[in-house]
Amino acid sequence: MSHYPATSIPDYFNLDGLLAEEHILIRSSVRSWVDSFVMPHIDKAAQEHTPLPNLMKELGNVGALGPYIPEEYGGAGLDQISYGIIMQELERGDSAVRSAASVQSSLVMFPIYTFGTEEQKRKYLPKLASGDMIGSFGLTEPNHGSNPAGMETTIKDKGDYYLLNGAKMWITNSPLCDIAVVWAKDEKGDIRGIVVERGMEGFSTPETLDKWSLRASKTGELVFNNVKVPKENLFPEIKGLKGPLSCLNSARYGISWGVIGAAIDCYCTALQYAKERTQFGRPIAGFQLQQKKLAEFVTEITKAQLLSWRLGTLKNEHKASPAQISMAKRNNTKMAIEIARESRQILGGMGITGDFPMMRHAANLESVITYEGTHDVHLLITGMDITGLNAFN
Ligand code: TGC
Ligand code: FAD
Repeated sequence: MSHYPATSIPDYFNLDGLLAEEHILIRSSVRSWVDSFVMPHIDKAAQEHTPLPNLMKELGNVGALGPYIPEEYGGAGLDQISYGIIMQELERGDSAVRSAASVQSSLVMFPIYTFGTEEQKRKYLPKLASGDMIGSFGLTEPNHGSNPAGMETTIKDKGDYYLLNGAKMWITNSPLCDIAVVWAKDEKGDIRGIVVERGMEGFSTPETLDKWSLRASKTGELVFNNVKVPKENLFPEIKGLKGPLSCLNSARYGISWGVIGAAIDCYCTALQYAKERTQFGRPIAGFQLQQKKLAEFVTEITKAQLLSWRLGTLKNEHKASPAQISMAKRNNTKMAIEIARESRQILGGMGITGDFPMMRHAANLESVITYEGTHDVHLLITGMDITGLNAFN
């Protein structure tokens, strides 16, 4: 449960003044869904290492799956600010809930919508939007994480079908997925995207157990052992790393908003606790050291809100560069993980219990600072952008 009133959720620079009425309405409906469906159950789900029951259907019902996909394919045709706000509200509940919506929206629906054939769009998008179908995205491999260009998974043209071999690792929702968007190299060494369906012979999805992070989310592998994939499942035109990386642009943008939600949950919880907890005969919120922490939290949240909002307006105009998206993902995730860690201290011993969300958020954010490009990779992307020199290789 939330430990604070909704009125304490910060909007220090009146960002609401920059939002449309529709954005506020969307926020309000997702916020109340999170308060009733996620908050009361998320600690138990995380402790038990299991997703919230019926999560994808619930996310579909609340309009969180592919919100910017056009209505004719089951989406809501919303703008990028709406998408960001939805991600923020979901991650105030838990990063696993936002991850489920991010992967489905940005890493499965986005590539099918952007690169897929009309048949692929009609076949998959409406069911993905409603949550009747769960998708996963396979880019990372055991030997190739930060450097996906080195991937070893292959597709070979066998005339009537493609033959897929290889393995993907650390894949969100792989154990639950009905379909996977998989990136693999063809005979020419070009990276191609293909949709693999559960039930295809030779395709398995073993779960990665015993995680200490994103425990309310299933993570696993995608293993392809001579899988025969129908030719019509290939994305026909897109070739090269820019295919999967353009999906990451969309997901990283959503994360830049999402992590603000996790930071807000930690800040509001700590603020409320500090006002109520008395030591040395007065509320600990009255001590300068605690005020310094709280003042820094609200400052950093405010800066992150403005960064993501501006990025969203650029995205709406198709003017956001990958490097700008990269900066926002990196900055905001670091901001959130630091607030999660520091805010836990304000709660003293109580902060380590499941009664409060900080440990869960902090542990989740260890994944968020690693996936979709690590903090270091994003520093190097900014470094390359400003110097013109590539420090990766
Ligand atoms: P590089 O030579 O720089 O580029 C290759 C081609 O790609 C283009 N490109 C992009 N296109 C669109 N968006 C971007 N962000 C792009 N970045 C690069 C580039 O223009 C080039 O195009 P072309 O036409 O010349 O071929 O590639 P590189 O091999 O040097 O790698 C660059 C690097 C390191 C930045 C990139 O590989 C990278 O971002 N690595 C990090 C990997 C990563 O983020 N993996 C994420 C996996 S998915 C995931 O984590 C999901 S978590 C899900 C959840 O929320 O639960
Ligand atoms: P590595 O690439 O081995 O990096 C290890 C360390 O080396 C990092 O600190 C990194 O910053 C550093 N490093 C690497 N290269 C450089 C360099 N050039 N210079 C300086 N430092 C460097 N992937 C998917 O495809 N789909 C998913 O759905 C998905 N979901 C995920 C869910 C979770 C919970 C997690 C943890 C990961 C998920 N990933 C997914 C994978 C994720 O994208 C990778 O873990 C991430 O890209 C990093 O790759 P790696 O783990 O192999 O680390």
